[in-house]
Parts: sequence; C-alpha cells; structure tokens
Amino acid sequence: MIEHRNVYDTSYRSNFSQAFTPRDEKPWRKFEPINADPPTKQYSRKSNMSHRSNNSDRGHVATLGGSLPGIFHSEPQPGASTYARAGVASSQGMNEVGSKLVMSQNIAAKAAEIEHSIQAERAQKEVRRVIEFYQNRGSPNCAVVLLVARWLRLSINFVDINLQNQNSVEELKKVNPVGQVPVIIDADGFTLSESRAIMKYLTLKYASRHQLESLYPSDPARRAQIDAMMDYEHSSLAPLVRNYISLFLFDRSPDRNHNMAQLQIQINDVLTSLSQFLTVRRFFGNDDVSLADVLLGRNLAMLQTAGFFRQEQNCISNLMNWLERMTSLPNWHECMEAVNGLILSNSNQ
Ligand SMILES: N[C@@H](CCC(=O)N[C@@H](CS)C(=O)NCC(=O)O)C(=O)O
Repeated sequence: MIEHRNVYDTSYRSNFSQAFTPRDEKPWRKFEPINADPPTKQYSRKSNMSHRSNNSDRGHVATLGGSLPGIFHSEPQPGASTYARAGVASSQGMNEVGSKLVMSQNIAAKAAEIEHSIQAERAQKEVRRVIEFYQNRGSPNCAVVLLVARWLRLSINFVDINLQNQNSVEELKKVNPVGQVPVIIDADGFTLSESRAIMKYLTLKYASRHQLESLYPSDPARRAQIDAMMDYEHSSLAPLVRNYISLFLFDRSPDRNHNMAQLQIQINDVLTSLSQFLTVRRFFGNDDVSLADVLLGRNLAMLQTAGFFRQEQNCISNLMNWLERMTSLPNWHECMEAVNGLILSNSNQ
C-alpha cells in the first residue's frame, strides 16, 4: 500500500542554548505547543510506549529568545536590516561631512544588497522546499532523516512503503533500485537514497546559517570532525546495535542471554570510547547538536527502548546526560516513536 500525504509544518522559533542551560533545568518546561496538526496524526499507530505518556515536549517548541540564534531558528537574522538602517542613518549623518558621503552610501548600498540576497534566498527556499519522502514507519534510517527535515522545516509529501508488500517495493525500486528506504525526491527532481547522505544534502541545501554551523559546520575541520563521528557510528556502533535489537526481538534460542551478554560487552566498549569525547564538549561534533549526534542518539535511544540501560553497568553518566539532552530536543519523540513502538510491540510477542 502506498500512501501519499501532505504535511506542512508551521513555523516556530526556539533558542537551543537557552533551552538546554543550565543543565538541571528541565528543557521541556520551555516549550509550548505549535499551531500545527499534531505530528502524531500522521504517524498514528498503536503504541504502548511507556515514555510517550509523559512526553510533554512532543509537538512543542521552545519559546525563549525567539529572535536569538539557534539551530531551530531558521529565519534570516535581523542583522542585515539593522545594518541597512544603520547604514542609511549613518549615510544621512555623513551628508554633513562631504568627504565621507560616498563611503556611507556604499555601506547602505551594501546593506541593501545583503538584505536583498537574504530575501531572495529565503523566497527561493520557500518555493523549493517540498520534498517527496519514501519512508517506512519504524525504520530507524528514516527516523533520522525525518528529524532533520523537521528541524529544517521542510514540507514533506510522504510515500509510505510497506517492505513486506511486493507492489510497494516495486514502487520503491523505481526511485531506488536497491529497494531500500529512505529515499527523497527534491522539488527539482533530484533523487537521493542513504540516510546519511540525505541528512547532509538537506542540511547543506536548506539549513539556515545558524542551523548549518551547528548541524554540519562550514569550517572544513569542524565538518570533518562531524564526518568522522558519522563514519564511526556507521561502521562501529550501528551494526552492533542492529544485532542487539535483532537478538532482543527475535532470538528465542537457549543461547539468547549469552549472545546478548557478548554483544553488550562489545557495545559497552564502543560506548566507553564515545563517552571520552563528551568529557571536553557537550555534543559529539561540537558544543551544539550536529548530524553525528542525531545518528548516535538514534542508536542509544533504541538501546534504551530495548532495556539496555536498565543494567547499571551499561550506564555511563556523561553519555546518559547527553542522551537526555538529545531525547528532549524538539520533534525527537515524534520522529522516533514509530521505531520505539516497533521495538516494544515486537518485544512483547
Ligand atoms: N545504509 C542505508 C540502509 C537503509 C536500510 O537498511 N533501510 C531498510 C529499512 S531501515 C530497508 O529499506 N530495508 C529493506 C531491504 O533492505 O530490503 C541507509 O542508511 O539509508
């Protein structure tokens, strides 16, 4: 079954830094509802997830410091307008000083030019940001793409793929011969698969400057750091988590506990290594949330749902604090609930 739906985000503003400091303040207290159809309407599925009941920030956005920069604030900043006005005022003042007139006029002209280019960029993004999103509910790889798309405030045409249905898979193969979700088709027809590639592409194309600097910074060294963490997640953590979840859900053999214990040791090794990064920074790529955090957070959230952190020896405090910061982010629960729901519903069988 293939289902097409239009979902339009409403605009919202937030301030990431204020929403998460000081650490002991509960971030979700600083969130208020957005005027949108609750995202869960599009994602309604039976769920008995314990964490959903007190999920007070789902569909909520930060309200503090709406005019301050933050990754969830994708509007152009007012700097250019201020600059323009200052330039004009300055230009008037300079009229009295003939020798400086030309210089101040140049400033005003430059400011107007900057403002114009920001407006043009914004208008261009407004008309081009509807994307087709081939997804499967419950797919962790789709969840991370959806989260980034939400933060970028993209309008999404969902195409739900049932991976068990041959017709549906055939439809998917028309856009991705490999037959895997996620796939996006951008407004200009550009088609892309692979979750990590999609996350980077959407961020590079649609993020505001502030979002870009946090999610996937323009500085080569900082971006390389994010890439390194994303590669490590892909090659080291994700396969272990996939195996662990698979054992958790499907292994009914007498060796199940032994197999899971073996995997736990390996996962703990990786988590211990990862936790070292957080001794010097709040997030994995930098001091603000990045695409690497999204991927790593998705893995740890899945482990959490599967009860991995109920065992105290698996809990590393700075990693747990970071995970709490991640799961408190806007749209997190909306995007991850189908993944968690699938883990929980299958684990009860
Ligand atoms: N490396 C890919 C993996 C995609 C993937 O494994 N997708 C799964 C759903 S989570 C899928 O489509 N499975 C169907 C299949 O492999 O036939 C990515 O990150 O997007």
